[in-house]
Amino acid sequence: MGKRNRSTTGRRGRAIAPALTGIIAAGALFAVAELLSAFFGTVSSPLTSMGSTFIDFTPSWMKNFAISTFGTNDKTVLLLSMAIATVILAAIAGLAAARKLIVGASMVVVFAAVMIATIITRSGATVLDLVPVVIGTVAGLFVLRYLTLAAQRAWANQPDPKNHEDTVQSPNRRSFILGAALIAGGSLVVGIGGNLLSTARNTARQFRDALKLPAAKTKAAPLPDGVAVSVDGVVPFVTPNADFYRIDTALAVPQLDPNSWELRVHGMVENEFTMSFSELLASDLVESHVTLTCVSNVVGGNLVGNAKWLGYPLREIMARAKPKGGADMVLSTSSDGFSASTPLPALQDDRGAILAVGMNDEPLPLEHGFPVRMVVPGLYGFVSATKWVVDLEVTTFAEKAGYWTSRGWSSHGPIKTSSRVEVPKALARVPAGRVAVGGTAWAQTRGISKVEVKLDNGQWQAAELGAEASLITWRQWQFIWNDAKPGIHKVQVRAYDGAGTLQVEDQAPPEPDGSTGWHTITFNVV
Ligand SMILES: Nc1nc2c(c(=O)[nH]1)N[C@H]1C(S)=C(S)[C@@H](COP(=O)(O)O)O[C@H]1N2
Ligand SMILES: [Mo]
Repeated sequence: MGKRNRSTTGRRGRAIAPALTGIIAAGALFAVAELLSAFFGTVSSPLTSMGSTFIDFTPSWMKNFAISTFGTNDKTVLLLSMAIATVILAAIAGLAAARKLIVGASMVVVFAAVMIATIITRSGATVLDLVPVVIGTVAGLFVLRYLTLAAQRAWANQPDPKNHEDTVQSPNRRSFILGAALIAGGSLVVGIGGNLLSTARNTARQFRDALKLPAAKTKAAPLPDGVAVSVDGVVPFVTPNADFYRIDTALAVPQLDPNSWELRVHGMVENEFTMSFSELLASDLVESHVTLTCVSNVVGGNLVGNAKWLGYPLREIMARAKPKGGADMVLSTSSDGFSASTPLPALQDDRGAILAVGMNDEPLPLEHGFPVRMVVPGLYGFVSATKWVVDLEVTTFAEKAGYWTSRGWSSHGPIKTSSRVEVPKALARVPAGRVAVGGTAWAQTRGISKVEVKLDNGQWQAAELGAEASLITWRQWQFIWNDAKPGIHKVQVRAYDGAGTLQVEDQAPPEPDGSTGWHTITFNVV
């Protein structure tokens, strides 16, 4: 019994050890690279750069699927899939190395070359950013060689099951297992340590914590009484920063140093210039409430938020640059290579487009664009709200296209009139009698003039509107249903914009220029 067990372990070990060797070698590679990348910045992390490159090349149907299926967890899912793919490739490399070391090692080198390509092609990358992956690869190769040879010693001359000699192999097997465990454990410690170190060395966070923003020259108009309706559970009129939706292609949040931040303004202009952060802060800043919306928001979705932004009018930036005749677009680009095409007039008219530095009385949170982002009322984020913005190029729609436009989305992105039911929640059970219904509607730059609700198959009835803060913020609504009878009920909502135009009824998906359709929910009166 004992003898038979040992020989099956022997055979199993012989098969598993090489795969394990490959996986541990990959672990060592990434651990060392992650540790070193704490000193070289986020693009130098092979995991981050590979993931980011993957995101940039993901076909948009897959990206839509990921956002609609996993929501804002899409990045976690991406990292997890990458980890699984890496484990499989590493196991194959380990098995190859067991047959012929040079073949397995070559696979690791090819993999490293791919990582090098993804790092060096990231925006802002330099040759120095390759140091972590190169040293990590050397470490990985070393581990691969060491464990492969150890495994070969341990499982050399696989003993005949009938032979009693297999005990002779045990010391070698033990030393393989010990070596593998030590290296795996060490890699784990190094990897986690590297991660902690990156967090500790996150200078952007330190700069943000130390930053005191100047007061606005022009304060935000005070919010009128009654912007919030009285129905419990309607989302707050001003979205706290921590609850503000986040959408971007950045796998690792860019870490910009405001002291070296510069905005370059160029292209079809008479006056090219650059602006520093201190110059920006010394300018006359304005403050206003603006509701941002993501084009990926589905009917009834929550990729929309309202904040009080502090910033410098883009109108002033454009006036200083003096666009030349023929220009009709401004391509804004972030430090990590995202870009948005904003119609030039939207940055020149008085809708209130700004280069924002503050959000709800704080410097921009890192994930919302620290130190500077764009906020343009009335346009979806993908064509206007560039975070970590560093470059404004005045150009034409004929000449250039933004990140999402070259991936199948539209070039212009005016926000469509939308409304949603927030209370009751879909499928909620509510007591019979008085049922409070409420929600939010938005049509930035046009405003909301009327909201109507329809209960079951009844007539459309006017909802009560919260006070209007401005045309560029959302507007709350409520409707009190006084005699709700037990049973399953349906409520539908639709809004009219400031010009009296009714929200589009036909259901359309977000791609290419924003969803349409009237939001309906079902709930249970008991
Ligand atoms: N640098 C950068 N800026 C970006 C994006 C991005 O991917 N990268 N996404 C845009 C999109 S699609 C939206 S909807 C808004 C979201 O801004 P928020 O994350 O602050 O809510 O940011 C915009 N700015
Ligand atoms: Mo978006």
